[in-house]
Amino acid sequence: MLAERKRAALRSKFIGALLGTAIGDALGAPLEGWSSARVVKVYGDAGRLELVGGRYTDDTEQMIGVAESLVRHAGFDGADMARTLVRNMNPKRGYGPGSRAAFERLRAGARWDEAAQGLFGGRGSYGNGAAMRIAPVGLLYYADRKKLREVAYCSSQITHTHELGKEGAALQAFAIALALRDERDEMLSQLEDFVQHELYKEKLRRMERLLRAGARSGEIIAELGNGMAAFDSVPTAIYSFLRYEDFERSVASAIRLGGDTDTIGAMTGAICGAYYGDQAIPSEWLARLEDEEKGKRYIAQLAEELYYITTAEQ
Ligand code: R7I
Ligand code: MG
Ligand code: MG
Repeated sequence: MLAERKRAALRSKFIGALLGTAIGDALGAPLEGWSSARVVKVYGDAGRLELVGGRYTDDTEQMIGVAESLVRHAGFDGADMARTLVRNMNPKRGYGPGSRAAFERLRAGARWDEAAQGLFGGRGSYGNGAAMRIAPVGLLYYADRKKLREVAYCSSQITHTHELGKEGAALQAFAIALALRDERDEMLSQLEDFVQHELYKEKLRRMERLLRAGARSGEIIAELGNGMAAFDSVPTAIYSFLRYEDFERSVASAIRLGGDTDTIGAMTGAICGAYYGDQAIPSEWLARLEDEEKGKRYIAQLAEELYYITTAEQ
């Protein structure tokens, strides 16, 4: 009986992480690039944020591609994942310039692990595009941090070859895994132990201080960032999860920080969904999320398939 309850909870966390990505993304989408002051002026500094359009952006579209490919191969296949991301790409969903360039090169025949290498002066992108789509990797490998890191890096390689872009994706994936495992109290120390770059370690240490102080948004933005670089957004999402005790407050406060709102919203939503499960997502938000060809029902289905692969292997 207990085992059954545990399984149901785990399943709900898988669904929560993927739907949480889409919800945070769709909530933040109309405000991407706004300053925090503008968001607060238009939407207020507390209370419910309204989900206006219900359409998700490139963050969720790519997360779906990552999940589809992992499900299809019951694991990582670089060529297939790259093909899937390219096939799914709808430019109207607002892709980052580096990712767009990588997809063009892939379309022209470049290898999946080489297409993005020459971008941004040769070191590749450190944008948050690999981290924002990483939730399925965090779910599938939640019990194996070595494999989780490996697949986080490889899946990033398709568009983001800069080590800070890859590390941001691995950090976000591990935060999702820890949330899934209910390791919230140990999250910061575990992440510090896991992450390999001083820049991220420093941000995690700042996070501890900001959490203790109950920092205001100006300070959070100055210390952690709210931009499109992975190191200016992944820590901010993790912080937003740890700061509050419920899905809605964490995601809404992440978006009120302004900047890369859809992406910080998506990443906060993924961690919160992995911790609280899909039932914690406000039903008004869920009701408004798009449900067309690859909408909310499809996303929930992908999460269930990932859940079955993960549990079948144990
Ligand atoms: O990372 P990416 O896919 O962008 C994701 C963002 C999210 O906010 C989505 O919602 C969507 O709107 O786009 O695309 P990239 O172009 O690889 O990276 C995003 C931005 O980060 C770039 O346009 C640059 O401004 C910056 N950036 C860099 N700047 C200098 N040097 C990324 N890498 C570098 C770099 O190496
Ligand atoms: Mg986006
Ligand atoms: Mg964005």
